[in-house]
Amino acid sequence: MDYVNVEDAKNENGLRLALTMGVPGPWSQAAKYIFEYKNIPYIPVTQKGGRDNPELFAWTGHRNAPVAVYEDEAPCVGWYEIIMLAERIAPNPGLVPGASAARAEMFGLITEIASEGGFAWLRRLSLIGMLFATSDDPKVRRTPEVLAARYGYSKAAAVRAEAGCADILNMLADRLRTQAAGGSEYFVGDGFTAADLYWATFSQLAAPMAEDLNPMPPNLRLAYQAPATLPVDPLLITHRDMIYERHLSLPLDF
Ligand SMILES: N[C@@H](CCC(=O)N[C@@H](CS)C(=O)NCC(=O)O)C(=O)O
Repeated sequence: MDYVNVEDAKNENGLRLALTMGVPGPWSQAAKYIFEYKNIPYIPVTQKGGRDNPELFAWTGHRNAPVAVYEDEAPCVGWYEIIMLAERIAPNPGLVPGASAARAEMFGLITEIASEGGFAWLRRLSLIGMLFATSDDPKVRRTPEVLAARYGYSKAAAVRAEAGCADILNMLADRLRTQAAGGSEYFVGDGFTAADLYWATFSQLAAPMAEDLNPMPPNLRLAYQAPATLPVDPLLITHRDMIYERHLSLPLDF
């Protein structure tokens, strides 16, 4: 990925997309794939994970990623507004179903995967705990300290989060089973939607793909790998492998 720094990116037109550099942050990866899938060109902008990112903050009012800035519009940061921005810039190919019932199902599923209190939000709490456990060096601990303050980590919260993660993973697997019984390989209806894209990218937080497909730093790979106690149904992994193979580019680029 050829990252551009904030100072240069803010003088450009079109879509500028701040992404967490050097790690496969799932919110950033999902945003990147949404624009990629729709062939919407963007300038990747540097966000440094676990840092203050003062330049990004001065430009957009946000210190984390993704942040999508389109022309002179207000920055989009939430997954919902990023999907809707992409749908507006390039309605085809669509990632959001036309029927309201299917739309409600799809956005509900992504909420469980990516919103506050959802699978990745909860998973991140134990991941921050793992990062703390890797070193006593104050310099190394600076990153998890920033993330802990940003995303509400405590030891107790990380322990509580496991049950929530398990519940959501079971719900997602049940959903795929129900869909399969009706003849569909996808989360909603008969075709690829943003729900499939979000699960595929966020599944890295439970079962990171092999090094050749997801060349992430080794200490982070350890933290991303779900503990044996978390129920990662093989169906969920078969689904994500199929989604990457059919609809998304590999290897991961960050
Ligand atoms: N704003 C996003 C969530 C963004 C988020 O959680 N970003 C994380 C993961 S990519 C991040 O930037 N982490 C690194 C950091 O905080 O520096 C949403 O609500 O959909």
